[in-house]
Amino acid sequence: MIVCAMFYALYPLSRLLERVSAVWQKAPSVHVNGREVWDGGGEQQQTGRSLQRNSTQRSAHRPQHKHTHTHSPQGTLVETLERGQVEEELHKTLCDVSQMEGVLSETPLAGLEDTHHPDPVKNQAESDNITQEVGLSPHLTADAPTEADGCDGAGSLMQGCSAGSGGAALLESRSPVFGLSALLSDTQQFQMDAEPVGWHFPVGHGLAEMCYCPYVQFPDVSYYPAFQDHDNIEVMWRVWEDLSEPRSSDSADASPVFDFSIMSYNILAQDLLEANPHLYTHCAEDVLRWENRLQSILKELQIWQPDIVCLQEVQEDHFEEQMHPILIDMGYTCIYKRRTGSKTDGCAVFYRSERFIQLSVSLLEFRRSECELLDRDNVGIVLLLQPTAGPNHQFTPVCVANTHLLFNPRRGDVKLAQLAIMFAEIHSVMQKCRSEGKSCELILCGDFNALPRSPLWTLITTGQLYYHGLPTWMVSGQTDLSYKAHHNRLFSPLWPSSLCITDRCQYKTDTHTTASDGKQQYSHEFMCQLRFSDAACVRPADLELIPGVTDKTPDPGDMFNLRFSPCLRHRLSLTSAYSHIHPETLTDLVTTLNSEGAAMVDYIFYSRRQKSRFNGGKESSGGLKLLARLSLLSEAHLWSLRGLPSETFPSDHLSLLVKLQLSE
Ligand code: KL2
Repeated sequence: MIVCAMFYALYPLSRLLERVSAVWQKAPSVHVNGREVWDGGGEQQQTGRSLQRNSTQRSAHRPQHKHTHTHSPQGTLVETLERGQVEEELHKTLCDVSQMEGVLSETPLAGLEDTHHPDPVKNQAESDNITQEVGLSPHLTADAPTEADGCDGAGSLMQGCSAGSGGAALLESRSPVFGLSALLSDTQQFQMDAEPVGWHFPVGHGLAEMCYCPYVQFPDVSYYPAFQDHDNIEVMWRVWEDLSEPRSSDSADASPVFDFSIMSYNILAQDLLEANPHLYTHCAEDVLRWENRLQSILKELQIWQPDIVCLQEVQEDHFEEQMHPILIDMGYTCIYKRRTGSKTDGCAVFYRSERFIQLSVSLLEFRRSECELLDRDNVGIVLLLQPTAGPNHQFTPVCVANTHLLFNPRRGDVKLAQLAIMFAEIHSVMQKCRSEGKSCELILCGDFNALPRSPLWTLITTGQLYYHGLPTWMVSGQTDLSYKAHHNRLFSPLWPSSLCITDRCQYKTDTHTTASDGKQQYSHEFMCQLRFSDAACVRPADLELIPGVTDKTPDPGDMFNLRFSPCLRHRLSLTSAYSHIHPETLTDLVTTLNSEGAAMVDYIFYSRRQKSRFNGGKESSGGLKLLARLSLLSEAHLWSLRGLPSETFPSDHLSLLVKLQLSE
C-alpha cells in the first residue's frame, strides 16, 4: 500500500520535473501575438468552450505579454515576440511550476494526469461542467426578444469624398501546411530525441518562404516556459489563395481588364456586444473595448486597402463620429443605412472614389407596415458603380449589394422575404442598366445568418428553392429544432401580393423595359398577370371553342399557382467566392465564432464569367472572374488564437476579402 501511495504521489512530480528540464533544453513554441498557441489537437474531445476556459485561466495566472506589431512589405499583419519578454515569462512560469508542485504534494491522488490547472479538484469540477455545458448548449439561440418590434426611424447618410490609392498587387499565394503528426502528438514528444515534427507557416515576401517551427506547445504544457531559439517567429494565419488562371496568348485575352478588391465584414456593433455578454465570456476585457477594436478594424482596412468595403453592424454614432472622417481621408465615399426601429447599428458601403463613380444608390428597409411578416428592422444597400478606366475603355457597371439578414434562427420565412426584397431591388437596378444597352455585373455581400447548403444559401446559389412544407427553422440551417413537436412550415404564397414582389423575386411593377432598339419589352410576369383580365378574355367570335384552352373561364387553381408557386426563383446566377471547406484539411471553415458556437454565415456572391459552349469551353466576354481570396480559418484554429474577438481579429466575424476581375 505504502509503496503504491508513494508511486502515485511521486510519479506526477517526476513527470513535471522531466517536462521542466525538457523545456529548458529545447522547447520553442509557436507564438502568435506574443502568446503561445494551441494547435487544436492536444486533446481529442476538447471543444472551443473548454479552450476558452484554459485561456482565461492562463491569462489570470500570467502577465500580459508586451508585443510589437509590424507590417511586412506587403502590408501583412505580423506580430513578433521579443526574446527578453520570453525570458521574463520563463522566470514567472517557473514560479508557477513550484507553486503547482506544492499543490500536488498536498493532494497527491487527485487529477494526476491533468496539468491544466494547479488545483486538480477544481479542474475536475470544471471539466465536468464543460462537458455538460457543451452537451446542452444549443449552437445558436433564438433572438425573439432582441429582434422585437419597434417603430421606424431610419437614419441614412451619403457623403462624397476625395480620392485615394488603388488596390495592392496580387500576392503570391501559399496555403499554410500543418504537420498532422504535430497535431496528434502528446506531451511525450518533449522527451523524444528524434527530430520532432513541427508546423510550417508561410511568412515574408509573397508568403512564399516557409518558417519552420520545430515544436508545438499544447495547452496542457502551457504552464511551462515559452522559450524560443529564434529571435522572432512571424506567423501569418490568413494567406492569399491565388485562384487566377494563367492568361493565354490569345488575342481575345489581350482585352483590357479592371481588377479590384472587395471586403465584406461584420464588425460587431458595440451595443450588440454589450447586450449579449454571454457570447464573449472567453474574451479578455481589453479586446472587447471599442477603442481597441476600432483601431484594429481601421488597421485591417489600411493593410488590405480594399476598393469596396461592405460592413455590417456599424453603430451609427461610431460611424458618424469616428469612422466616417477617417474613411474620407483614406479616399472612400461612404454610404450608411441604419437599421430601423430602435436599433443603433446598420450596414455601410465604402468605395474608393478614385476607382468608381456612383450611378445609383438604394437604401432598403425590410420592415413593411403593409406586410405582417416583414416586421423586423433589417436593412440593405444596393449601389450601382461605374469603374473608372482610361479614356478608351468603358467597363460594365457593377451592382454592389450589402445586407445583414435577420438573425432569429426560427424565422426562415422572414429571412426569405428579406432576401426577396434585396433580389427585387437588385433586379430592378440591373434591368435599368440593361435597358440602356449596357450589361451589368453583380456582387452580393453580407451576413446572411444562414449556413452553407441551407435552403436560403441554395436559393442564392442555384437560383431556386422548392419550399413547400419546409419548417421555417430549417431555412437557415443555424440550429436543429426538429425535436420540437410543432413548428411553422412554409406554404405558398410566402408573402401577400401587397408586397408587390413575385415568386421570381422581382417587383411586380417591373412590367416593361425599353430595349436598345426603342421597342417596349414586357416581362413574363407582367404578361401572366394580364392573362385573365377582361380584355384578354374577350374571345374573337370566329375562335374555335376548345374547353379549358380557348374558353374564357380561368381555372382558379391555375390562377393561384401562376401568381405564386411553392418555388422561389431568381435569375441573378450567383456563385460564392468562398468555399466552406478547407481544400486540404477538409475541415469546415467559419466566418463567425462566439462562446456558443462557430459557423459560416458571411458570404461574397458574384456573377461569374460564364464559360460558353459555343467557343470551345472558353470564357465568354464580360462577367466577373475570381482572382484571389484571403483564406478563412477553421473553428479549431480560431480557438487556438483565443477565439473571437481577439487582439488579431477585432470582431466576432472574420473579414472576407476577394480580388475580382472585370473584363470588357
Ligand atoms: O449572428 V449575428 O449576431 O449575424 O453576428 O446577427 C445578430 C446576432 C445581431 C443583430 O441582430 O445581433 C446578434 N443571441 C445571439 N446573438 C444575437 C441575439 C441572440 N439572442 N440577438 C441578436 N444577436
